[in-house]
Amino acid sequence: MIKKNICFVQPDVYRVRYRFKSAYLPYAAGQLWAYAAEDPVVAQEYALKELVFLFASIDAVVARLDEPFLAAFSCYVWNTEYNKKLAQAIKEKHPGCVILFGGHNVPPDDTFLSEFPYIDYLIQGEGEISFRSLLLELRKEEPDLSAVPGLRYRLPGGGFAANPPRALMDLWNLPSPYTAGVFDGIMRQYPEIQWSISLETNRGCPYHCGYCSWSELDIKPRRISEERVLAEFEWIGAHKIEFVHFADSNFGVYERDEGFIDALVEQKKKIGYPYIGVFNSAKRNTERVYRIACKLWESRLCQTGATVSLQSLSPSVLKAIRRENLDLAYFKQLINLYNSSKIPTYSELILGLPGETFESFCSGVGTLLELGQHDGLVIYPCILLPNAEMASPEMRRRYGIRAQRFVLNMGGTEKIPPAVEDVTEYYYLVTATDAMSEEEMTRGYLFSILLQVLHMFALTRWIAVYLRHAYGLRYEEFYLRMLDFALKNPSSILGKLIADVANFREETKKAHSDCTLNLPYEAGKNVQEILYLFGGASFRLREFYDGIGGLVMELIRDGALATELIRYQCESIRQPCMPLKTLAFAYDFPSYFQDALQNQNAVLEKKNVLLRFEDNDNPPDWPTYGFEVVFRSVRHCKSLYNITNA
Ligand code: B12
Ligand code: SF4
Repeated sequence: MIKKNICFVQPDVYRVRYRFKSAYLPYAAGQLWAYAAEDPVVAQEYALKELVFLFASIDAVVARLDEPFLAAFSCYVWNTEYNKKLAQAIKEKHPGCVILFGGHNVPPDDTFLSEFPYIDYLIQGEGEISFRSLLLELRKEEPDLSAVPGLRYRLPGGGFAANPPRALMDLWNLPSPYTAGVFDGIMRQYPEIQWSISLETNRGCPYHCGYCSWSELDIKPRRISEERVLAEFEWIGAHKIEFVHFADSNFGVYERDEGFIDALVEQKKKIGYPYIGVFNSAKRNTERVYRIACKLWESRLCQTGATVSLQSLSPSVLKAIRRENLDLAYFKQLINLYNSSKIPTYSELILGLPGETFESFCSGVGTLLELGQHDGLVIYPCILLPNAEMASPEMRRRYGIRAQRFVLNMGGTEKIPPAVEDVTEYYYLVTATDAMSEEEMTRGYLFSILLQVLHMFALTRWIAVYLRHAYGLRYEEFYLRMLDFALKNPSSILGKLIADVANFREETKKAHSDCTLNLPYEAGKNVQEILYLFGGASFRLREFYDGIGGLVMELIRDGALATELIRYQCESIRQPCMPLKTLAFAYDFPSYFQDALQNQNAVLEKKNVLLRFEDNDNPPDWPTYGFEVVFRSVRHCKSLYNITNA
């Protein structure tokens, strides 16, 4: 029997990772096919002929398709424009080919059907049951589309139909695309690729954060059998998979999760794979989550440390986005606990949430630092995701949410082959709300970039901590002054870098912006703003401190101390070809900062100290520095020398 050919498209970029270049296996596509193909009729009548997992020339993909019966597209924020172009080209060349769109980035209405005539069907939300059911209908002479749960399609007389959504499926016995061999073909075809994979042990999220499109699709968490998860671990070992991204929203929430980590740690010890894992840990920070974080850190399975999530510190914002945070006293205890176990932590905040004012945002950031989070803070601009509650007309009206389209930065990644097509991917960022004007949002964005770099990457961390403890200057006030200084002094290094970042933001609002931020080494092309600012400053360290020296001298009344503090701050930042240096200072800075960071009453003692600045992993050149120090500092600061008494 001649089978009907299916082409599944879920493209992504090549990513630069710790020690390799990698690409994700198209998990959603593989999962949908593995489930569909469990049905004997589907297996008998259809063949998965083509799996597009990297951005590739549209002409080349169309040319290699062999009588496609159906082309299915998995849409995420990073590939939807490409998918549209490819779908249109397939329809032109093969008008009979059925075009199906699904995935997170398909809006929850008819828009894609009304705007893009080449799309035949939409399946929104969890796809397995609907996809299988559609294949079973389409094989019939007269398919009954109304029998396919959750399908949207065109009606013969015009207009659109939307079938009622299906019930959430039981996932316990969901077949694994990995162990079912769905990816064997492409893995054989591309032996040079180091693979990254997504892996689920459960699906869904009990929370309902307004900005997230994840929980909107399926709320009730459902577990997948231990048998499947453990078999996938074995598969990872056997196929030497370097990087595993756990797609669970709350890893550690189930008792069995700790057992999974034990098994994975054991496997890594024995065969070295996976090399790295990424986890979204459970929001309730229980002892289990702490134990899991310790195991991940000690085994070096997860090098980013533990997440202690917040998103906003304003109670009214949290209410608007239906998010419940940890109690702040408990947050502080947790940070201290992780610090005492020498496990780095990082927290995330979002700029642009409903009800957040410029003042509440900045003071939230300051409070986080007061509570002891000095090492890892990632501030995201708020993305308006098509299926998130925040994108609903009702919520947009209620909070006056305004958004603009920005070019999506594929930071630190490559399209293969480079720039094959003129396709730009976009996302919508919140640019104003009733609580924060557009001007304030831009200022908040610059403030967050500057703070992440100067404090978290430690370029001015010691200066800020000193000013906080000796003069009571709150962290956010110091960094707001730094921002004003940078904006008023565009010829200083900081001023120039901030101006470039501000210009970049404006440029990426344009329909086809080819504006990139470049660092002067290969790996750093098209970097994120924080890496650009940190790289730019740390590559010209002395000039950077000369530039901000005047402001610091204005704030610290004792000129000699200020000079010494700036020198200490500058010497603390790792530099290439400098594995060891011994320097004398007139103040005991290390003891002072150790106390100050633990929020103890710190007193800066004036005494001569001889200090050893040591870097056991010292980069031999700037390109290595760019990768090992600049890139790898994103979630966990790697910029400081280890400083001890000589
Ligand atoms: C792993 C992951 C990544 C990986 C990339 C993964 C990859 N290339 O495959 C990395 C870390 C690179 C990443 C990055 C980002 N991500 Co991400 N990521 C995820 C994560 C955790 C898992 C994805 C996954 O495999 N899920 C498991 C599969 C089975 O589920 P699924 O994707 O939902 O697919 C089901 C349905 O959607 C549907 N379906 C999917 N495709 C299709 C196709 C058809 C035809 C049909 C019928 C059905 C269908 O059926 C599937 C099975 O039920 C999700 C959250 C999540 N748990 O889904 C976020 C998620 C996909 N990411 C998201 C975002 C926003 C980002 C970033 C923009 C974040 C940021 N602020 O930088 C960046 C983008 C960076 C860039 N420039 O490229 C959003 C996407 C929203 C959107 N509209 O696309 C998600 C949903 C998280 C969220 N908070 O809302 N991410
Ligand atoms: S942000 Fe995290 S906790 Fe909130 S709904 Fe999304 S997945 Fe769940």
